[in-house]
Amino acid sequence: MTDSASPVASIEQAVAEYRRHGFASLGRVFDDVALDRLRTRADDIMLGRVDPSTFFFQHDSESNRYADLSYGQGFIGPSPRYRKLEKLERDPLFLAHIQSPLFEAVARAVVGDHVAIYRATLFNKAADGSSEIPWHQDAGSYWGLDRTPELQIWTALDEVPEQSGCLEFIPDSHLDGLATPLGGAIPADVVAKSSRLETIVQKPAQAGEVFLIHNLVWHRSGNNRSGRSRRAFTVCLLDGATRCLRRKRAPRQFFTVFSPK
Ligand SMILES: O=C(O)CCC(=O)C(=O)O
Repeated sequence: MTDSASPVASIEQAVAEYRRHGFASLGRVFDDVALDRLRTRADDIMLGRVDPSTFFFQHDSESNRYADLSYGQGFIGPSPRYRKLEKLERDPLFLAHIQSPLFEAVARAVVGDHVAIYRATLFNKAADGSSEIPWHQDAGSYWGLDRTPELQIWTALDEVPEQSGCLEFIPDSHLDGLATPLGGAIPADVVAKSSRLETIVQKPAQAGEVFLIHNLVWHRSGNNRSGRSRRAFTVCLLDGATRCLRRKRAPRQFFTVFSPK
């Protein structure tokens, strides 16, 4: 089923819809001036015009298949085909985007008084092809947290029509909890057995449109077949009291983005 952008009237309505169905649109929030700044910065980072040591990089696979992705390589030289950039909270422009008054109001309403960042990520699907992202949940023991994160705020930096690999959701699936204790990608046999598959919705987005996404809602996105760049920026927010359970290396400290008032 396809459902075109349908802006909601208020933060309260969007938050209620996100709680009920696992995702909600806040409508087109950012204009082209704001988006151009972020798009240019994203390109500057991928093309090595900004010190790459600041950020985390993952390049897309040659085959445009998720199964063929390489891990742990980081920056491998200037390229418009990085599929993922992380640690963007270290960039002043992306941090200012995260700290916009609208995001603060949503974060305080959903997360609470003290809000930290788990990750601030660009998902890029290059114009000349990109990999898909399989059905997944953004939580579970793989995330190494002492509680389940619940809020991601996703911004379309480009037009995101269906053929560019728009977001797809299984409404209400967050209410079922974790599909596996590990979290992350949902195994194909678990997906195949789901009784909710007939309710999948595709959510094309306008450039500047913002979605609230529950970490537990099943979501995915397809390959980019639009011939145009498809970039989206998403921030995962945490209760500031969240602790990292990782033991192999020093536990992560999460950057506070909104302090208690
Ligand atoms: O933008 C996308 O294609 C995927 C976003 C996503 O899966 C996520 O934020 O977890």
